Amino acid sequence: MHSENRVSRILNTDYPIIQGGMAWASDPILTAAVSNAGGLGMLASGSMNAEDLSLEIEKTRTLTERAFGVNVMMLSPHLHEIIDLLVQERVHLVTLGAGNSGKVIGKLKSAGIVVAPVIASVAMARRAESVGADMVIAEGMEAGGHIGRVTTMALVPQVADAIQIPVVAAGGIADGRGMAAAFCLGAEGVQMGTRFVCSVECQVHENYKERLVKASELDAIIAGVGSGHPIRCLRNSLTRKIDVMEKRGAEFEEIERIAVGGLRRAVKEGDMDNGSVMAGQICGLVKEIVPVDKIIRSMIEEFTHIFRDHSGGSLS
Ligand code: TUI
Repeated sequence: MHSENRVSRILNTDYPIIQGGMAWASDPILTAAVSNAGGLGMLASGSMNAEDLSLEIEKTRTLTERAFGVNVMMLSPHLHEIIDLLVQERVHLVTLGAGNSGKVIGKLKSAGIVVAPVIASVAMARRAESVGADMVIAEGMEAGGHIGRVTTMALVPQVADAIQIPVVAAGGIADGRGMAAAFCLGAEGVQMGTRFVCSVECQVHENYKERLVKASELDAIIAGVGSGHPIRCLRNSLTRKIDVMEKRGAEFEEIERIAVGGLRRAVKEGDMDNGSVMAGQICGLVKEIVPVDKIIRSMIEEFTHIFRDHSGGSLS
């Protein structure tokens, strides 16, 4: 695998599969399970402070000897202390989302950390490459949470043509078919969030997992479009409330407050009505809660089978 797949080589994993770092939903148990199963597990700093993140990193290290990463949201109120902590801890991979990551990449790179900005357009991908990113995660608007405007299907090949560093596809991928499709478009790896939320090891409230398993592709709507920070989540009372706020012209900060507070309510308290149940459009494909190693094994099996039948593509 390491000889030909650049993403597996850079990440030091068996497979080029990254677990999306999801605020509140990614934790040491899920992260370690993904890394132990041959993928790359990710903690998410979300709006955490450095002290709390440091405890999560420490705990993850007791659960796996393999590489793992941390997602950093550029909107974090603790951005600079988090970056300093990551430099000190030298985690293997840092993914950077929800904003312009240019100003923190240099610091992470000089500590020898692999840096992968999450990008939603060709221009952002070019910028990431020019400031020294090791790879980009091209996230289509099928993804859950904060999203851009372009679909994975359209974004990945355009990004792959525009840059030389590897492209990891995200948004709308939950099985080996999705992974194979992403590779056909020029990706060399995939990142998945929704699929890993519905794993045995993910520590979100059981209501969250059950709601996701029952959801259809039409339930994962976009809330807060007018705020400039659209969020994909399952339709409920909260999304209707956000619609009303938008119609009266509420500011982004006001909507963000109820969306971010709502994510904690959904994940921790299991409030499926007033919580923000972030999920990607692929939720309709996710029909059962299974262990992480089964998710990864069946995905690789399906991917390999597809490429054997189509006589092309290699993971190793
Ligand atoms: O960040 C995500 N997904 C997220 S963050 C999040 S927490 C949150 N909750 C409420 C409000 C805001 C955040 C939940 N889900 N994905 C990565 C991603 N990044 N998607 C899109 C982008 C992005 C968007 C704009 C990256 C860069 C950007 O602007 C770059 C620039 O140059 O300004």
